[in-house]
Amino acid sequence: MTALNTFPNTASVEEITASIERQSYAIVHDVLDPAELQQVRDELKPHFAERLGGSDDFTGHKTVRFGALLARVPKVRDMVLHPTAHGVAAALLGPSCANFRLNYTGVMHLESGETAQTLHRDSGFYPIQNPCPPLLLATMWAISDFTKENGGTRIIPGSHLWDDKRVPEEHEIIATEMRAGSVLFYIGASFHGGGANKAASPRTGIALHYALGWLRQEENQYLAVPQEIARTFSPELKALMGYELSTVNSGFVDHQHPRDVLDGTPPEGPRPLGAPELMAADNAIHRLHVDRTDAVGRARHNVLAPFDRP
Ligand SMILES: O=C(O)CCC(=O)C(=O)O
Ligand SMILES: [Fe+2]
Repeated sequence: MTALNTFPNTASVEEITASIERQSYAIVHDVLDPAELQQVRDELKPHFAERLGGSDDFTGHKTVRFGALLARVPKVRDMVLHPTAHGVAAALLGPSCANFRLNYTGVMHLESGETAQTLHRDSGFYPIQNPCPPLLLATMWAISDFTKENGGTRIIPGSHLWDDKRVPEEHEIIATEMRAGSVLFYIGASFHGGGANKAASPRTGIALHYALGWLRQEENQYLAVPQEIARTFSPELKALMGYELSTVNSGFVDHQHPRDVLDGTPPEGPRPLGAPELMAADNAIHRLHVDRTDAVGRARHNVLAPFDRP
C-alpha cells in the first residue's frame, strides 16, 4: 500500500495537524522549491565524500548517515524554521511544554540494495508508556524522490495511538511516496522504518525531529554546533536549538539564561530565569499522566515482526 494522506504546500497548519493526529502521519508536497532543493544537494555533497555510514542492522549497512546538520548544512537552518514544519511542531508539542526544541538532525541516504529497517518508534527511548501525548514530531524531507521501490519510509497509520503491547502486522504498512522537496510528518510514537531500496539509485532523506523542551535532546546540539556558528543564528533558531529555558529555571548556565551566556550578557541586562510569560506558559502545560504499573525493561527497538527478520 502507498500513503494517501497527502496535502499540497498550500494546506494550512491546522489541516495538516488534524490529519497527523488522526492518522499518525501526513505528507506535504513541494515544501522546497527546485532552487532550495538544489542548495540542499550542493551543501550535502562534500559530506557524502566523508563516507560516514551506518554500522548495524538498525542504522543500515548500505546507508550513509550523518547528523549535526545545523552546523554542516546551512539550508537546514531555514528548514527547521519553515512555517509549516515549525507550525505543526508548535501545534502538536505546544500543549505539553513551554518551549519545544530541535531533537535530532540527520541524513539517511539509502544506497541501492539496502534492506528494510526494523519498524520502531523514534520516541521509544523515552521510558514513557504509550499511548501518551506527542513527545516528538519527526519530519522527513525528501531530497530525492521517495518511492515504494527505493525505500520510501514505511509507516503504520494510527500506530501512535497503540499501547506498548500491540505490534504491527505486515498488511498495516504503507510506503511513503513523494517527490523530492516534499516532507513526511509523523508523530514520534508511530511505528515506521526505512524501506528496502530495490531501485538502481539511492534514496536521500533529511530527518529533522522536534521534541518537548523538557526532554533530553537525542542529538546533543551544543556539541554538534560550535558556539561561533550558533552565535550567528537568529534568536528563533537559537531558541529552537536549545539556547532558551524549556521551563522556568530549566537549562540555565551558572544561574544565567543560556542565550546570555552564548552571546555575552546584552546591554539591557540579563534575561530572567522565571519571567512571568514563562511562568504562565508553564502553568498552562498539560500534565502527562504516567502509570507506573506497566512492565519494565522493554527494548527500544522492540518490534521484530517476521517480515523484518533477514
Ligand atoms: O530512512 C528512513 O526512511 C527512516 C529512518 C528512521 O526511521 C530512523 O533511522 O530512525
Ligand atoms: Fe526512525
